[in-house]
Amino acid sequence: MKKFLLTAAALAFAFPALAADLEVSGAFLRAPPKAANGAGFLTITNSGKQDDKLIAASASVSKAVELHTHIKDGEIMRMRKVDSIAVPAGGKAELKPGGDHVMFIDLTAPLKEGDKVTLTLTFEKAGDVKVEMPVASVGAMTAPMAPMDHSQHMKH
Ligand SMILES: [Cu+2]
Repeated sequence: MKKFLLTAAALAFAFPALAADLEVSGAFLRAPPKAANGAGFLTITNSGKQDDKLIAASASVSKAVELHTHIKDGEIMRMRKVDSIAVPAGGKAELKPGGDHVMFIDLTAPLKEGDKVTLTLTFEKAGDVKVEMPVASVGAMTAPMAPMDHSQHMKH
């Protein structure tokens, strides 16, 4: 028994990289009614010692999922596709309205507030990370509160 414990401890020590250093928080998605596209926002925190990069995203709710940023073109903000979004070691990447975001191109079905979408984020080093994104109201700037759900009580 003692030997087993020592082995387990040794293994845990030998492969610390197996523990993901990335944490995704505050994820939400906005899709105006009847819009063809939706935009997803989230914060990725990298508590590890190596830089990582978000290189792709995928979901079943749209025909394509792209990584986008906003650039200022004169007075107009335009969206532009990017190949990756950096997540620096000890830092974070904030995907938020007006900045970087995940773009859901050609939604296959309308999304409504309260729906949940499963998004798979692919990182250069950490690999795939699955995130549940609640669909927020069109004007939302931050993720909806975790559903404590008073509405359940009211519905009966
Ligand atoms: Cu976009």
